[in-house]
This record gives sequence, C-alpha cells and structure tokens, in this order.
Amino acid sequence: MYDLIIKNGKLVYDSYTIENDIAVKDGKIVQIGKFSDEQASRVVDATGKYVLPGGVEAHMHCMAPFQGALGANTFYEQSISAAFGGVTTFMDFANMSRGQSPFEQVKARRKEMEESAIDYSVHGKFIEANESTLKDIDKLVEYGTPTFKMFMTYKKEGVMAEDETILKVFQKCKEVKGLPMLHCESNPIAENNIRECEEKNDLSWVNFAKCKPVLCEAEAFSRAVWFAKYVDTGIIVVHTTNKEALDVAREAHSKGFPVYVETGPHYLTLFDDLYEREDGYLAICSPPLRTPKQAEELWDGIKDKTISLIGSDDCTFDVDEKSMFLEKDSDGKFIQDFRKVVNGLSGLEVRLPIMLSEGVNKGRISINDVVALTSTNIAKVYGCFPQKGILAVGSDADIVIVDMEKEVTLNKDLLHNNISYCLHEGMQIKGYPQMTISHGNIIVEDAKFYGEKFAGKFVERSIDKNIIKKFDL
Ligand code: DUC
Ligand code: ZN
Ligand code: ZN
Repeated sequence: MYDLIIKNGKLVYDSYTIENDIAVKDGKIVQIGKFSDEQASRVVDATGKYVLPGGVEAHMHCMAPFQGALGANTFYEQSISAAFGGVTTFMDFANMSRGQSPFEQVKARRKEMEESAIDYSVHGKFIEANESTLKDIDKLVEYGTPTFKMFMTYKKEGVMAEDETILKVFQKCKEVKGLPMLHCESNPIAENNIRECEEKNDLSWVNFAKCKPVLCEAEAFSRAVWFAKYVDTGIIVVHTTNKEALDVAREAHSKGFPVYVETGPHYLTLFDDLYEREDGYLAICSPPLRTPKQAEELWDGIKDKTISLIGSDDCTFDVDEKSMFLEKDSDGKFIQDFRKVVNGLSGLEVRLPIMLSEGVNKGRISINDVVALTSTNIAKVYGCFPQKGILAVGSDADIVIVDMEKEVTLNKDLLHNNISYCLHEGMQIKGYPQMTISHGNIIVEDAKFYGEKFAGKFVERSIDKNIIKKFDL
C-alpha cells in the first residue's frame, strides 16, 4: 500500500514531459507508472496539471542581521511562504564577522533553521582566508555544506573578501570539492561613485542605481571568472543583472569553464524606474534593478543557457526595516539617502509563479526550462541531486502541482511573507502552484498550509567532481 498516489499529471523533467502517475511511500518516490486508487491511502488527481519536482531555492537571507535589520520572518514563517511558492528546499547563509569560524557559524545557522517546515541547508561565508578559516573548508565539505559565499563589495560593512582571500578560497575549493559563490560588484567603483554623490549631496534613490552601474558588476564578475580560470575550478555567480556580465560568462563557457550564473525574478520583472518613486527605497537592492531592455537581455541569457540558476536573493524587510535609518523632513517625507536604506527585496514566494507566467506563458521558455532553472540545475550544482531536483524513483517526494491556467493578481495579501507591501502589486500572473508536497506530506493545498514546524530536514550536500571541472566541449 502506498501513502500517496498522484495520478494523471504531466510529469515535468528538465528536458521532457510525460504523462504518468507517481507513487509515494515513507517520504520517497517509490514507483512511477500507472496505479489504481485502491493502492494508496491518499490519491491526488492531477489531470490537466503539471507535476514538478519541488523548487530548490539556494539563495535567500532570512534572520540575517544585514545592515542592522533582521527581516520580517522567522525560519518557520519563511518556510511557509516558500511552500506557497512551490519551494520544498531552501538554503541560507551563515552569519559571519571577521575572526569567526565559518564552520562554527554554519553549525549555528543550521540550528536556527531547524524550525523550518521544509528541508534546508546552509552556505558558509568567507571574509578572510587564514590557516584556520581555510581548514574550515575541509570541515564544511565533510559536514555537507560545500558552498561558500564571498562578497566582492561591502568593504565598509566589514564583509568584503579581498582578492587574495577569493583566490585562496578558490584554490582550497578545487582541492576538496567545494564551490564558491560570488556577489560581484566592484567595491572601488561603487565606493568612488558613492563618494561623488556625497560630495554633490545628492543621495537620491535614483543615484543609488547610478553608483552601481553595469560595469561595476561586470568588472567584478570578470575578475572572479579570471581567478576561476587561473585556478581552474568552478564558481557560481549570484544575482547577475546584465548582458555585459553574461558576455563574460559566455566567453568562459565557450572554453569549457564551469561558471554557473544565477539571476533573480526581480531583475526579470522590476525596473529602475521604481527608484523615481517616493517610496523607491523599497526597491533598493544590490546589484540595483536595471532597465526593461537589460531584463530582456537576461531572458536571452536564460534562453541560450548562459544563465542556469534562478535564485530569489530573498530579503524580506518590511517598510519599517527598509527605512529604519532614514530621516524625515518637515512634511513627514523621507529624506532620500540611499546609504541609509537596508538593501534587499522579497522574492522567495513569487519566484516560481514569475517564471511560469513571464517565462512559459509568455512564450519565452518551456516549463522544462523552469524545472531546470528552479530545481534540477540547482540541485545538481549545489550537490543534492538526485535526492532533490527530479521526480525519480528513490528521490525525496518533494513535489509541486502547478495549474498553468490559474490567473492571479500579485498583491501583498496573496503572499505569506509578512510584509505590508508588494513590489509586484497588480502584476497579472498566469500559472501558479496549487499543491506543495514535502517528503510525501501535502503541506499546501487549497491555499492552506498543513506543514509542521521542525518537520524540515537538514540536507547534506556534496559537489560532484564534474561540476567543478572544465566541460568537454
Ligand atoms: N543584496 C541585497 O540586496 N541584499 C542582501 C545581500 C545582497 O547581496
Ligand atoms: Zn549578494
Ligand atoms: Zn544574496
């Protein structure tokens, strides 16, 4: 007797779709074929619907004291929002300050994430590379957390990794099968521009984006890729926003270098005109939002597979946190000073709906591409495939049923992210997750949450050697 059968759905893989049934027992997919209703305690009829492997979100910042703000959600609340957005595994970053042990910080983060209703993992973070932190890379790989973030900016905030640190971490990663993740923005370009704005006393939201132009990102992207080429190892570049950076990746890919490029739903659907609004501070994130043309160039990068990962970079700050350091003028309006705005946007719950609607239903990409970008590729690159990222016998029964005809209007009340605004307010979406299943348990059905606090499990990951070695062309 199976615990659950999902019947008549269109099972979506990264390169094909097939109509079939799925049988689940003890939290795993145990058979794919045709079954009768009597064979299971619970039967879900998915006729006309698409059945996807649960989403894997490898990029979010929850409860992460960032620029003095913590975010609106606990990890349990974040897991609820994730589940409504078709995400069944998420990963966050260790909080790091200089002098701390990356390994100890990852363990501490794991503990904080235990209350999650969905599966979870943690990335390390490197600010400095010395004998002790580099030894931690061995421990982190052994512990099942082989991915490490480094910021190429935020020097003043004390989290920037210098070039030498980046190089040493890359070298160690190559040795022990670790995989670095880079936030690429050139600190000198950004800081120089910010200083000029300070001198002109014009710190408007619009100038925020001007301080971190495309070349600020492309310069750092290029430097990271050259280090990776020099060391001959793989890297992930997170939240890429523009063609200039993608062209660097295209050149690297043409020579077989494993550079995995991520972009986020906000860079595909929100634009820098938001900075012209009085509440434009709500749209401040790093790198900044770009133009519609640049967003279309990102879609081109998705279509030609230069971009293989979609990560939301979710930072769910409510209005009070985004504006906590801003001052008001005598009319009660915020005095524009972008330096005082906490960076980051909410996006975890809308990631899949945006890719389904703007990607598939607008004819830009296939539903198979969406599975690749939001689940399979992420599981493969981050080292948890085939436990995650595929509907296969033996994989965890983490499944999302999607209704490609369902139309919704995005608004703050529809989402479960606990904030009082939605930057996508009013956006028409066609294609939405209807049911989310984690380890064979239905955790979202009919817009209600049935998951449990602490039900999520820590996912131990290891990077496949083929992920970090040069591709055969
Ligand atoms: N970018 C943001 O906008 N917020 C958090 C971290 C980051 O890289
Ligand atoms: Zn970042
Ligand atoms: Zn981030």
